[in-house]
Amino acid sequence: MTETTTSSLILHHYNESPYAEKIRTLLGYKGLAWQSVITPKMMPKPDLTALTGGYRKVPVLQIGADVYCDTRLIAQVLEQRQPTPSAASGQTWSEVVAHWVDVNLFGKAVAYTFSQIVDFLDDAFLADRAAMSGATGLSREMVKLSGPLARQTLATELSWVEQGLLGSGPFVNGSQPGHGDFTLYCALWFARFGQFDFKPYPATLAWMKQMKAMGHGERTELSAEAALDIARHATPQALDYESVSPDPAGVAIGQRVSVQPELLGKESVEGELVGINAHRLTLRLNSERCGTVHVHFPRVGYRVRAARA
Ligand SMILES: N[C@@H](CCC(=O)N[C@@H](CS)C(=O)NCC(=O)O)C(=O)O
Repeated sequence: MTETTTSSLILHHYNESPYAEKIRTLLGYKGLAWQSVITPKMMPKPDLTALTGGYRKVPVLQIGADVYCDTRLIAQVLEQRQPTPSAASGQTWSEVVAHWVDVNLFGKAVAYTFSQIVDFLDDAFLADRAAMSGATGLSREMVKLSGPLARQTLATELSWVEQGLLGSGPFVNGSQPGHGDFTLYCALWFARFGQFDFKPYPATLAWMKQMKAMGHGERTELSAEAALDIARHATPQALDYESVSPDPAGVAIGQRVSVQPELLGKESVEGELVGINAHRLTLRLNSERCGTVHVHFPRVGYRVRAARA
């Protein structure tokens, strides 16, 4: 068994989460060992939110007292930690593909798969997802009704992916996988979970097979309690990026700010801003359970503003 230290990679996630599958596959590609902390699939998530200051989504990567939210940032951290094999070389359109998946394709894949499996989901889970998307309610009938349009849109979008892979292949970037591949893969992995028919897309199927073969790296289970103990006994690392302060968003280092995801799960996190530039930002948080931690976010997809007094 791998020993857990303050430099261990700890992934807070659950097995059915597509975005967690993105990072598990990246960990597999890079051949990394990691500790797995299983979170609940819906709120409340008392251990995860104690660590993040309120951010509820998964996956979250913890390294000692540093907590990285969002797979965009987690992918960058893993790239720095283990540059070979690289998932960043020759990025070309990779970031554009990743962003398109985040704001569009992922939602279609979720709508489609949920429409197929909704009868197996319990009421509490449906109510949680309704609240997360800002809806007052989400009936099984409504979920089923959104299936056909999601399927049609996916079919069109899959034909773009198929043509793209045939043109650039075998990966989005060309010869090596990049951020776009891992992000695209996780959305299609979830569509597959809903039995979406991939037969008309042979290049996409072959690419998915290669992505799956990357595996998940060396995974060991860890309790949430043990992970929080590690945070409490560790000290956040010195920031490895330069800040631009004040930021055009009107916030400055040292200020108390709130950070809120733009899409789904809009629980915000408040803390002292200790780092910010065009790509990322860092909050310092203090709590009894976790001590002092640095919680890091990418800028894309997150709104930062002064915390209300
Ligand atoms: N932009 C985020 C998206 C993460 C996300 O939406 N995760 C889903 C699971 S795949 C989630 O947390 N859903 C709500 C929940 O599990 O409570 C990222 O890249 O990490």
